[in-house]
Amino acid sequence: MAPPPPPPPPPPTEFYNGFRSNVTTAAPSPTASTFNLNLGISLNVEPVDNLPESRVLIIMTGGTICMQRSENGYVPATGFLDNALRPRPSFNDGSPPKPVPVVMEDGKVEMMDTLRTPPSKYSRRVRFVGLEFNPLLDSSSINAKGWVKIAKTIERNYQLFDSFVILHGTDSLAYTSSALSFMINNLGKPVILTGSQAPMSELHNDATDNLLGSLIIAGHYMIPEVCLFFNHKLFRGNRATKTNAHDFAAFSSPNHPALAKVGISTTVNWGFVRRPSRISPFSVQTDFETSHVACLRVFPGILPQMVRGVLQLPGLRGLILETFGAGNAPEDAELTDALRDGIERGIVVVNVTQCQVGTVSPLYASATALARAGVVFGLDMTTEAALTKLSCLLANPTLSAPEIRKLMSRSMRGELTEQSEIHFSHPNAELPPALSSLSALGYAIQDQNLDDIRIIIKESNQFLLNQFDYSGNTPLHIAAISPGLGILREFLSQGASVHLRNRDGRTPLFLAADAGKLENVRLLKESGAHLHAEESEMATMLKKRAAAAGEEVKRTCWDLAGA
Ligand code: ASN
Repeated sequence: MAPPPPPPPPPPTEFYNGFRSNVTTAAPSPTASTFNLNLGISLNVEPVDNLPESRVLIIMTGGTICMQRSENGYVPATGFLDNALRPRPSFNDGSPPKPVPVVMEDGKVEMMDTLRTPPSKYSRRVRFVGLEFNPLLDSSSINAKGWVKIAKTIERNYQLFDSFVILHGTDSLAYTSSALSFMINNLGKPVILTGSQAPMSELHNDATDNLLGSLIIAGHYMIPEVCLFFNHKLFRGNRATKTNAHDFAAFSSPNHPALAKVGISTTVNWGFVRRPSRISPFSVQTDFETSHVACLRVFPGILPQMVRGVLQLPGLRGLILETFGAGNAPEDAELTDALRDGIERGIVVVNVTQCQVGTVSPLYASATALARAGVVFGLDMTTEAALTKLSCLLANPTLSAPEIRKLMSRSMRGELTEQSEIHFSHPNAELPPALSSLSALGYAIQDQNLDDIRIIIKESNQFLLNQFDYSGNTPLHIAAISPGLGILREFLSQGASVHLRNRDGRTPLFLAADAGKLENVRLLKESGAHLHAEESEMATMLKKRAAAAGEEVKRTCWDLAGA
């Protein structure tokens, strides 16, 4: 006799709980097989097709992952989805290519065919569509123009997809992931960049694992950060750096732990995942360029005239100085004077270390002398993060040089470890059952007891706000239909996701509009909430119904929600 099937694995925390496909199982489908067991019973065995789906937009910029051999060496090739992914069963379960809307560069909406993965270990499928940039580039040729193009593509399609995967060459991948992390404000969905060391067209490659791992994470976990996925590890995008030109393990994150590791199962380091902490909607900074910044690596015997020469480049407004060890440069008065002169003319000079691991600090007199000349400590930022952060801040016309200097030593997107930052982590897995904390939270929401709510959240060693209770709702779903704005505001400013959908596939915004909670709808919208593509039909119907019934408040709610 066959052994009993193993029990299903527990769902991961902060799992997308409720995206359901439109396919119903009410009536047997024509393809269902009928088994007559000769017991007088007929069993209809349905293909499992009512599993929830996540919708991911893949943005293809080029890089080795899509390259093919040519007489001049590897070159990017178009048609990656059709040629490389469609024939591979792990990216294509053979289901019909249900078209989904995608907003193109000219603002027009096109219905594009999708591919769908087979069910994951967590009984969810990932449906994805690919947009290819023209031309596809080796990432050594991608610059700020390319970063803006990627950011705008995400912006145009933000409301239509659950998450975004960007395929990119590895050479400048860490620059792009850093730049995007600073260009995108109040990100509420995963953006994952990946690439490969060997093209998918080669028999032995890392492209398949890197892309599949990225899709699985993007489709299953609410990690609302710009990340870089490579060789089974998910890194914060602005902490990663390319450290190996040959191995599949091409990237590391020397000063920050990986956010997740993918093996037989996926382990997310939830304690390090950043979430929005302001009630503001998603937005993108698109006036961004690197022409005002430079990067200079200090070396033994560097001439002060070289430093002066760089600082006198026309239009230069920022310089990343890669120093020795904990932030030291040769103790040479002329060199320090050259830096001081530049800084007095308004140039922002940032000190980062040439070492992979560690931070710059006033440990040695040499670093202190640089700081006295006005050089800013970039702490443990990578050069990629420092350069793109500085470019981003310099592009903001409202910021003065002293303000930018201050911000360069502060964490904006988790790119550096502020000296006072302390991380508490719970090394053992024996956590108190999250569900009991969630029910306690549910009762406290019902009682409108903000003090209790704060205590329950603080004392829990898990991030409760993105978890689902026994009824399939997150605390934000419950707060969205509760009276009073205090609790909703508290959850939003503590990073609760506005995009998670409950067991019925509903967002908190949908529930608030349906309940006629006008103020709640307004606050959720301010936090970047929008109706999911799969909710819009129902929302429009409910809006019409409210209008016909003369329910003015409800109709306004649906209007505001975007129905
Ligand atoms: N030169 C390639 C690129 O960055 C390297 C790679 O993707 N592995 O586009």
